[in-house]
Amino acid sequence: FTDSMGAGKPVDIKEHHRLQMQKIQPLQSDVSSTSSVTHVSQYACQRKSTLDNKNKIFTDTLELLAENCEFDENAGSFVAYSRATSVLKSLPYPITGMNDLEGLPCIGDQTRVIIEELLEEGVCSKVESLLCDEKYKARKLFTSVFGVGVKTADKWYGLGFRTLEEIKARKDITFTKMQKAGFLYYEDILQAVKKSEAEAVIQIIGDIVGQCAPDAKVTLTGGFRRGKEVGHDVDLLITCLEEGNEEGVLHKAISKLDRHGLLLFCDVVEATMEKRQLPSRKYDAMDHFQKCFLILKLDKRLVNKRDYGLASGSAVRLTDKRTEDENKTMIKGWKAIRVDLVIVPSQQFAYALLGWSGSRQFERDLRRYCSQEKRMLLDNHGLYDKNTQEFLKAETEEEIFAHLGLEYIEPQERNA
Ligand code: DCT
Ligand code: MG
Repeated sequence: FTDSMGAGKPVDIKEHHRLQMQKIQPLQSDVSSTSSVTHVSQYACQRKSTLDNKNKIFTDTLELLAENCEFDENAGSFVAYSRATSVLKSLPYPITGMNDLEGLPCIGDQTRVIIEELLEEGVCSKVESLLCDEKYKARKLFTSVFGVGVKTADKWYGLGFRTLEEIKARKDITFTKMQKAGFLYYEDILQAVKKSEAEAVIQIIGDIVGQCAPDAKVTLTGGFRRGKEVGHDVDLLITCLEEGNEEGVLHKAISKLDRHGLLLFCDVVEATMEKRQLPSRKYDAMDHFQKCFLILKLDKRLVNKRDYGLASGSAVRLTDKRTEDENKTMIKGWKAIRVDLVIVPSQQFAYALLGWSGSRQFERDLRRYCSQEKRMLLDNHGLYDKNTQEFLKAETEEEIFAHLGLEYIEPQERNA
């Protein structure tokens, strides 16, 4: 429920669990054989995790606990819950008893307690109390505004605020430009971006970028590349066939978007990468590419009409198939969409594509695997082999997996 959970919306996990259990009972007979023979790696980059998650009841709970640990900067528990979540996502069978956990990596004591409670009670008391917890609810609500991180959320919570209305009404709070845009387009951004909307965005950005450099290529990454139907943003890499042609493209493209009236917000971060700098040792580090975080004004007519509950060609009519927010989008004629554009030199493209495709856990484990198992350093720019003290070139993701001695994992199987 982390994806669908609007700010502070309680989830009937008990009912969810009951339905889940009903679904999984018939499978029980072949469960033990599967779990006892399959070796599961401790690294997500050695497991296949599709979107067909057989253990959602457990992973939703553990993800929420991990999120709260991240809010608290409790790195140890965050890692423990995140790794356990990821292992469960990779299983081809649902966990139906504690025996099923035997031999699985990354399932520590705190996770076992949670799973046992879910199996016995259908609810997790920790999550139940979190969902009612004032601080958790405020953090969740405030960080749902684009541009607001945990630090700011905690500051507002400390000042006694509990709703966004209270914060917006205060004249003495100064907001960053990003936060102002976040409040302005709050409802649109809170709605998930649909695949059809992402496709319309690629079309727009592709056209504009093509006018700035003829050999420019736009590539979809992030959750949509992993096959997700919805996401919180659209992540796009821009690269040129000829190295160097990408320079200047971002600013030109942004000017064009602005002139077409498509730009609602834009924050450019200039490249900070020194050539040949060592890959980062941090598993969670951001890269040094020139990039921009923007909010695009997406004309609803450019989006596949079925996604707004309209049969193609029919007159615009409100139907109760659509949500209230979708109806508002129809009436105003456009939707604000969060887009990340990353400018990548062609030599580093494969590494950037691998890094931006995610999932976050997949990326963290890929880097951990490299340093712990291979004495190599991987980041979004390249791969450094400490054994031979050289950078390893790669033109495709397949080549990177081969450098690492890993079986290739398709993007759709990286939903770790
Ligand atoms: N990424 C990462 N480490 C981070 C943040 C991001 O490795 N701390 C990578 C992995 C995913 C990719 O960047 C894009 O990030 P998001 O858009 O946040 O993730 P997503 O998987 O695309 O999720 P969503 O579908 O919600 O957009
Ligand atoms: Mg994304």
